[in-house]
Amino acid sequence: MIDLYIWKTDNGYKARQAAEESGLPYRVMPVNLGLKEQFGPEFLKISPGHKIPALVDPDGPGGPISLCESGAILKYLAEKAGNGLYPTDARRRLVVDQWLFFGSATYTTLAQQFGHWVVRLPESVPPAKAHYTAVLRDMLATLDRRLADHEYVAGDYSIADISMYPDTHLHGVNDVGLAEFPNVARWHDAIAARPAVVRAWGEF
Ligand SMILES: N[C@@H](CCC(=O)N[C@@H](CS)C(=O)NCC(=O)O)C(=O)O
Repeated sequence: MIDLYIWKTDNGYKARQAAEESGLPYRVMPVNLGLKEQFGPEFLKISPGHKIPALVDPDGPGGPISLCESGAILKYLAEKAGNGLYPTDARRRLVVDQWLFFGSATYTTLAQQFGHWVVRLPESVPPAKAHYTAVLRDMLATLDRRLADHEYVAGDYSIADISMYPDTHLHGVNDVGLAEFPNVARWHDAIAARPAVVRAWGEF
């Protein structure tokens, strides 16, 4: 049984979506960020940077394994499940890597800044608001261009899509709107309808 340490945030939903898609037995281990549970000494052994998501798998390759970083977790779950969401073909895998890294390193990192400065901060800081709104819109335009001639970002549905769905759902749909990004809207709605995704966004 895999223990999945998450909370109700973009990166938490990425990991839970990958776990649900994997079909592997797992259980949610909630880490309440509002209560600062991520700083607990036991959790810091798994995730030294006090970040969710993390996982512990007693049945890892060569023995028990713990992992943090959503990209590593998405790869691990898809490879272990062998469900095709991280392809084995070298060329297809490189394309997934490209968009997975974009998703983890650029898309979510900057979308989190949008969340901080535009959505959650009680004070208004107009230059930061304008900057991160422009950044988010630029990233949505990037995604829209890619999805104009690809059904999913790397061709077939993959962990790269999983890495970009939560922020598109949380900030693209809810805060900016997807009217100007029709390919993103089509892609978002197809992913939202997947049974694994519906389960992943359920309560815990
Ligand atoms: N690069 C990391 C980022 C993870 C991350 O930002 N986690 C946030 C929640 S979405 C967190 O745990 N924040 C709590 C903290 O920093 O104390 C990943 O992709 O997993």
